Amino acid sequence: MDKPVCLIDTESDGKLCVQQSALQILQQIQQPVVVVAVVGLYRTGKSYLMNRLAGQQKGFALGSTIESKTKGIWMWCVDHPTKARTTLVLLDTVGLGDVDKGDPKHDTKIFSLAVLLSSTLVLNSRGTIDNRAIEELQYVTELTEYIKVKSSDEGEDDSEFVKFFPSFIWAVRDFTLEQKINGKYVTEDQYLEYALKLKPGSSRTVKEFNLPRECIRNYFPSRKCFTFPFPTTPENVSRLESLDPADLSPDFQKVSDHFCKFIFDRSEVKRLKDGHTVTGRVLGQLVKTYVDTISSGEVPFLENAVIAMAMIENEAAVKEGLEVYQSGMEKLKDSFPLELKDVSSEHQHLSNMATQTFMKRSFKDSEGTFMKYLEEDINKLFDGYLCKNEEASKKRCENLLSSLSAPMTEKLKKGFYATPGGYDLFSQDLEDIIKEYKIQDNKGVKAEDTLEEFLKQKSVDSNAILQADKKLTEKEKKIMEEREKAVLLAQEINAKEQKQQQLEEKMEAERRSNEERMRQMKEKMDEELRLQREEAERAMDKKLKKGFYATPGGYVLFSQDLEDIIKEYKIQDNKGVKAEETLEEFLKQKSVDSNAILQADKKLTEKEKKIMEEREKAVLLAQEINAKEQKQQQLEEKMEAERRSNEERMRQMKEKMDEELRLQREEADRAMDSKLKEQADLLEKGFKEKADRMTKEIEDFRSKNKEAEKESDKMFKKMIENMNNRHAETMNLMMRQHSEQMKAIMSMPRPKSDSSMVILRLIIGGLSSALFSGPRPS
Ligand SMILES: Nc1nc2c(ncn2[C@@H]2O[C@H](COP(=O)(O)OP(=O)(O)OP(=O)(O)O)[C@@H](O)[C@H]2O)c(=O)[nH]1
Ligand SMILES: [Mg+2]
Repeated sequence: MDKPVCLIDTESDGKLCVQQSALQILQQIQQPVVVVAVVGLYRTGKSYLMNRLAGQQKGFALGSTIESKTKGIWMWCVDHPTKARTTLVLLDTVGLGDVDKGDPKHDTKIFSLAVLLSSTLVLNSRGTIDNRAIEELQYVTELTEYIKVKSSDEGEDDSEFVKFFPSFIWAVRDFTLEQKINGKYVTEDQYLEYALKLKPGSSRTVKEFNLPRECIRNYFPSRKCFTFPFPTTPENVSRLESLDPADLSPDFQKVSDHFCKFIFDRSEVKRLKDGHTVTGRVLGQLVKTYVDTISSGEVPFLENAVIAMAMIENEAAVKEGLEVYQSGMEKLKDSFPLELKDVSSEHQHLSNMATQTFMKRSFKDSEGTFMKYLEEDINKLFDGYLCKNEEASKKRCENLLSSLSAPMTEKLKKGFYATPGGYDLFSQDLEDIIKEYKIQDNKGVKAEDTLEEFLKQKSVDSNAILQADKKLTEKEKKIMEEREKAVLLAQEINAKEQKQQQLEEKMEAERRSNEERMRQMKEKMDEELRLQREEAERAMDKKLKKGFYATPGGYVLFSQDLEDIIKEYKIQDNKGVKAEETLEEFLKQKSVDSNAILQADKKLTEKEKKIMEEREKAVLLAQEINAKEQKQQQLEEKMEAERRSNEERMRQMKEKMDEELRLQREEADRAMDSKLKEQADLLEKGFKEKADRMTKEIEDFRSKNKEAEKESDKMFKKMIENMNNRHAETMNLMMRQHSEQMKAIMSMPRPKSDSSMVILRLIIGGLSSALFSGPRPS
């Protein structure tokens, strides 16, 4: 984007509306976004500051009259100057506190939107951070009216906001005071903290003084301050845009550069409440959702926004995945007909790619609903392609047969076979056609089927020729008829077998794709869990960094936050097999902070600290046992599943074996019958020589069959043996793990008398209330 566009406009009645053209720009941005929004009173140099962040002298329009210039919220998307594959989205907002905008709540809405959409919020003001500047920020105190986390009635906790609120920068322009507190020079940040200091007491004036400060402190634990000197001489100020940089004050330049560098280095990518990275596209959806909700007079619930976002993104993810699959298969279609295994393996490959594409975009699809849609759609398409492949194969085979049989058709037309001995000629020609057909490549999946069809058609001609052939006796004709039937039957079996094999291949392909999908799904879930946990940790870290807990009573605050995290974690679904282990890991990490906070907490006596330490150890131990028990239970379940599925495998295998052997035998019997009959007829007719040859043929056939049966039997036995061996190996391995784990659990010093769970619940659940009297500080 070479210049900013209006993202959210204010209509004359004060109603906010999203600009479609801006949404389209966001829609194109597939990479993560860092969103920096500026808010503050009107005519305080906000747009100018945003232009500096964009690295441009002009862009967002500056006003040079007293009237407010920027309306609604404007947006400028530029490549992030330091982070690769990231877009920097700058949001410039209408000045707060300007004359009537048609809706008394207009400014609060703009302020809330800036908070909701940004990952870094710059609050811009002029002069100093005095009481007036802070009081003018009444919008902060109204934030909770305009933003809710959950739609349930449970009381909201400020710490919830911390999870998704932007980091906060206060930019003080035209700062003229000396940065001194009680005569001592202080840093900009110390200056900000001093301005946000709370007054003791509970009188109305004290409360009024404290409220906006408390809000800022609670909502924005990560804070930073920059004090900008006057930018240039008073006569130049109104034309900053066109001013030669040399005419800017060097001090102002220095602070501006420092400010920009800080934002480029430290501003984080925008994330949703559960840690999901926001791309330009998702940001566009967020804008739409929030503005629609706010302008319809409702309060946006962050949780709902995440759910709505997930719906939209997941639907799009299904579409994207499907496109990957379809475009690949369309390419493959050009080379139809193909053998089924070739189509299946490409299907599998593309289906994996489609799943990957889906996974990349989807989120919070914890029930796998959208994944299932994708799978169903892919399977539908796959069936369609299989049909097309069959059609192509059928067409090729039909063409092949029709060209191979063209001379025969011509002969039939001319009555070539309508002579004594014609049947022999016809049979010979047919045999040649079949031979030629069989050696042709690339006939595809319908090769046997089409041949069967062809033979059936030809058998009408064949029969007519046979009946008309004067060279043959009635008896010979009967024998020939039988023979023809046997040939047709054999071909029918051939075709059925081909179909059967194809079905098995298809099932196998489906099983594999499914396995792969499950694997990817699991990976994704682990990833989402990790993000969620990191998000919670980030919130806590923000507080840790800001020394939030480094006060008397800080240990209780920390324990409560930790408790909340654990509670929230415990009620989340679909955490899967690593739930307890990951929690154990997390608690171990946090125990370092916890101990430091505990030791520093001046509210507690040494004795209390000792007790707390012991309790913490017990909590960790309990969680360790939990994790081990979960593992153990999983192992047992796995062993049981393994045992059952082995049993089932064996049963199915046996069934299949019996069935196949039966079929093989039946078919052999059928063929044998027909041969015996033929032989008997030959004998009867006195064709001794032919009959002898037949006897030999029968002998061969019989021994071949025996051989084949033995082979099959041997093969099946081997398969069963292999399966059993594999099963035994797996079971052995699991048994070893089982007993090792049992030993580990048994050797752990269990908390006295209570079971680990009871202790854990007691300690984690009631930690603060059980140990500390007094109400929970808000
Ligand atoms: N004194 C002073 N003037 C500034 C500074 N930065 C910009 N200006 C001037 O202040 C006027 C308003 O600047 P903008 O950047 O448009 O201010 P804004 O806060 O975006 O104004 P609205 O969009 O109308 O709320 C312009 O004439 C700028 O040249 C500054 O740091 N100090
Ligand atoms: Mg402006």
